[in-house]
Amino acid sequence: MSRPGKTKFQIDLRRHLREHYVEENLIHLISEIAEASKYIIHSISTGDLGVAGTSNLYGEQQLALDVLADRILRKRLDHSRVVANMMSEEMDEIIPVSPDCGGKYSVAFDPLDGSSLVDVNLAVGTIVSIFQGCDLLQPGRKQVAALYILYGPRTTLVYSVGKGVHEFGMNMLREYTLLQENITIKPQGDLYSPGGQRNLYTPGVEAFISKLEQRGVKLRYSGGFVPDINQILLKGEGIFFYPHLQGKPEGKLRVLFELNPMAFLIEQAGGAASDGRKPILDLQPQQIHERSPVFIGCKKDVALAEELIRQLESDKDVTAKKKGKT
Ligand code: AFP
Repeated sequence: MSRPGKTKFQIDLRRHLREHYVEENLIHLISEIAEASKYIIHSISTGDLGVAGTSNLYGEQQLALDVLADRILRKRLDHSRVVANMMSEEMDEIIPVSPDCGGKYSVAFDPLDGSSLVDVNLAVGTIVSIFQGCDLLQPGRKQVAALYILYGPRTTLVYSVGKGVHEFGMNMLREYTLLQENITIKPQGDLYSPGGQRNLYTPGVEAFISKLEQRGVKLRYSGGFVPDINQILLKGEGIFFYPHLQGKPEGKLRVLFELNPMAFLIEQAGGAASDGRKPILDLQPQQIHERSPVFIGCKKDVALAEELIRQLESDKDVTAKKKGKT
């Protein structure tokens, strides 16, 4: 896009959204989320690293930062006047904000993904998935926008409204200005991020990782979904997987809060995201805290994982495992 007299660093988030003819309420919503991130950054750098004394629906101990980041985002969304329903990974139920769905959006978010990494000073992030109207239990392909904010050595925001993937950096004035737009990833890459315990990998996944290692692919795994996905996007290559494991057929990552938004972004960048058999974005979630195995990144590498799982693990087995029948 030509912008006479402007360098890209002078293009702020709101202007970029306007240039892409994004609907005004959605511009306001994404801008409010970006604004909330400034307070989350502050809480990370100054907040208490301790536990909050509460646990979430998964029975995971909530860190004070989880609860704080969740509260910051919920308050912003609550007062935005453009949200119908919202759902946080840290909460048990969907939070209704407005009964009137017209012209409004529903938001699923992970306020501080990887929060357990903060006390070892590794990068963490906020992940957001946005649907039009009231319904959050839709296939991810229905999302109208997805974004994440990465709190690393630099604070960056990556978003898509279905018109490419674009990266912004927070400048000295704490504004997000354009760093790069229309990010794409190659069909095959030289990086892999293998999640989960390898001794619990199933035959198809074991064969997949062996193929990658025979190809000399480099291992890059931080333990944070946001920095690991950000690396694939910005290096333009790689595959992240947190697969179904023996005894854990659903894997670990949550469909609504982590997988749908990241799958939307990666597909927009020309990559793919699968549960090992079909696209993540085609999953019809049955409940808000649903988990799924995930293989996400370069298209050819995702296809290779699917092929090996198909060959070595019959659909019956995988389905049975997912339904916990084995
Ligand atoms: P937390 O948010 O509980 O720290 O988990 C982070 C995460 O969901 C995701 O960000 C990582 O990719 C994944 O867990 C790492 O899981 P392992 O620690 O089992 O590798």
